Amino acid sequence: MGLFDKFRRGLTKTANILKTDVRDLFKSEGRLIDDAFLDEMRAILFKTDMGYDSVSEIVDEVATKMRGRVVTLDDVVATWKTKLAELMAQEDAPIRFAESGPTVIMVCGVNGAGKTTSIAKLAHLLKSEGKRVVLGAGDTFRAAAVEQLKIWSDRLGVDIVTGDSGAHPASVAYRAVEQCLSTGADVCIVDTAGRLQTQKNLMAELTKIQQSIRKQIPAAPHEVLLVLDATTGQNGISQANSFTEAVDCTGIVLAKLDGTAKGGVVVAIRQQVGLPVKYVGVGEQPEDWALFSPDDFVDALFADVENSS
Ligand SMILES: Nc1nc2c(ncn2[C@@H]2O[C@H](COP(=O)(O)OP(=O)(O)O)[C@@H](O)[C@H]2O)c(=O)[nH]1
Ligand SMILES: [Mg+2]
Repeated sequence: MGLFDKFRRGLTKTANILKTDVRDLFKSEGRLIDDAFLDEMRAILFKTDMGYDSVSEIVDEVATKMRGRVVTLDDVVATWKTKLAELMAQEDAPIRFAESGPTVIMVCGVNGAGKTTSIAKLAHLLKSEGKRVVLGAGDTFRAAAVEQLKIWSDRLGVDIVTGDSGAHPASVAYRAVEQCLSTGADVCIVDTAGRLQTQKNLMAELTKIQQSIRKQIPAAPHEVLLVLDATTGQNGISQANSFTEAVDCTGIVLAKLDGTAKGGVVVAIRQQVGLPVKYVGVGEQPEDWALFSPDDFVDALFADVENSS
C-alpha cells in the first residue's frame, strides 16, 4: 500500500465529514465568494481541529484571491490544498541515523498515546529495510507494558532487553544499548513509561534514561520521538510543549490518526510545535504506519471531495 492510500485510510473519518460539509457549501454549481461564504468555510475547516491560526490563514488566502468572484468547488479546494501544504511544510524528516555505530531512538509520550505500538511499527519498518533492531523495555512501571513489547518482539522477530521487576528504566536502556553494541545491531529503540506519580518524576526519569544512553554513545539518543494521540486533538499541543521542556525531542509521531475525525490537528501541530511530524499511525497493525508527507496528506484529505464534484 502506497503512502497516499495509507493517508486515505488514516483520514477516512476526517475526509467523510469534510466531503459532506463541502458538498453543502457548493449546493449550486458555483458560488460567490462573499462574507457569508467565508464564514461557512471557516466553520467547516474549524471542525477538523486545524486550529484558529491555520484556519484564519486559509480564509485570508481565499478572500484575497477570490472575493467577489463566482468560483467552483475545485478552485476553492485547490487553494486550500496549496495553502495547507505550505503551512505544514517541513524538511524531509525520516530517522536521522548515526554516522557510525548504532542509532538509538528513545520514544516518549503520555500513557496510552501509542508509544509501544509505534515502536513495533517502526521496528517492523526498519527490519524490512534490512536493519537489525534491539528493543529496550524501558516502561518498567507496568508489568503489562513489558509483556506487550515482548509479544511484539516475538511477533516481529527482533531482540528485546527487559529488566527484572522493579528495575530502573535507565538501567534497562543502558543494557539495551550495550546489547546493540555487542551484537553489532543497527538500531536500539527504547520504550519509556507514560505516567509516574507526578509529571516532575516522569520528566526526571526521561532525563536519567537519556543520560544512561549517553554513557555508552555520547551522541545518542539520535532521535527522541514524542508520540501524540491524534484522538485527543489539540490537547496534544500542550503535552508536546511540556515534554520538549524536559527532553530534547527531535520529532513527533502522531498515532491513531484513523481514530479521529479531527485529522486537521496535524496542521495545528505543525503550526504550534517546533518539531517535524515524522510518522503517523493509521491502525493497530505493524504496517499501519506512514512517513508523514504534507502533500500526500492534503491529497488524501480532499480526495473524496474532489471525486464527488
Ligand atoms: N486505531 C489505532 N489504534 C492505535 C494506534 N496506535 C496505537 N493504538 C492503540 O492504542 C492503544 C494504546 O497504545 P500503546 O501503544 O499501548 O500506548 P502506550 O501506553 O503509549 O505505549 C492500544 O490499544 C493500541 O492498539 C493507531 O495508529 N491506530
Ligand atoms: Mg506502552
